[in-house]
Amino acid sequence: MQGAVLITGATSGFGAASARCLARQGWPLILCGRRLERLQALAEELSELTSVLPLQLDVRDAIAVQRAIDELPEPFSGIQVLVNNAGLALAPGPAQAVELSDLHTMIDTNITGLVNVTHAVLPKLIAWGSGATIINIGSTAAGNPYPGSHVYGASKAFVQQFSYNLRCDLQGTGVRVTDLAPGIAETEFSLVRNAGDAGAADKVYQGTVPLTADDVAEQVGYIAALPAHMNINRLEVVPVRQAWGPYAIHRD
Ligand code: NDP
Ligand code: 8X3
Repeated sequence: MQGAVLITGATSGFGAASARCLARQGWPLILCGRRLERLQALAEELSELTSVLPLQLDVRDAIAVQRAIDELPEPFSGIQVLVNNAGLALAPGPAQAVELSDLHTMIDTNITGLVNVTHAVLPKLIAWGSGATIINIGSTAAGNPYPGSHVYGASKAFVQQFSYNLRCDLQGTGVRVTDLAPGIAETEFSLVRNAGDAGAADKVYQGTVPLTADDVAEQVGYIAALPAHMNINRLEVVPVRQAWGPYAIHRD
């Protein structure tokens, strides 16, 4: 029997693509995000494949998150898989030039929001036991510094280490944890990062072949369906056209 999958950030990008992929695998889905109309449209689209619960939720609101998890109706109350995907980058300029409020928003969403949801769902995953999975969407930015990544990359380093540390605490429960770390992927991510400037967002993907949301969703579907005795600690996936750069040298 398959339990429910809860996906945060299902209104767009990786989250919406993961919902489509997991619906094809037959998982009951709880789709979370702030934009309710998008959640409802996706729920309607997937309703022929599986049962879907659209759940309007801001992951930064710990009380609302706990209440929503406590009040889940059947057949969604038994959660087997948590996909912690909601997240964002803001303020692509240097740290010394950007608004403090943007830095706080990234911390509140990518770190505090992910912890809020994880803490609320953990008892259900532990009750499920063997075959339960947490898939945390990290990033290549966790370990590869670059200008303008400041709090964003640091928040994904948190996601990576939190994922590893959770594995230690969950030893013996059967609950698996994976840090799924994509590289550059074309979604609404860059539009958000560039404050709605479509020209700047498009430039990020110009002349290259980034990952698609579906590429990442396929990895989510693969991890969720792994045999119960297997744990992928970290899965870093990048397009062929993306590799590491050299140290930057400042010269006079
Ligand atoms: P999108 O902008 O397309 O999707 C982001 C999702 O996060 C949206 O569904 C949005 O929903 C949700 N979200 C943002 N803030 C909140 C909040 N406070 N509460 C609930 N949901 C929220 O970007 P991606 O699909 O690309 O990003 C998904 C994840 O992947 C993020 O964690 C991102 O950091 C990570 N990532 C992205 C990469 C890329 O190149 N695209 C590469 C590596 C990692 P709504 O606004 O409706 O609430
Ligand atoms: C998003 C990928 O390269 O913009 O996590 O940091 S990148």
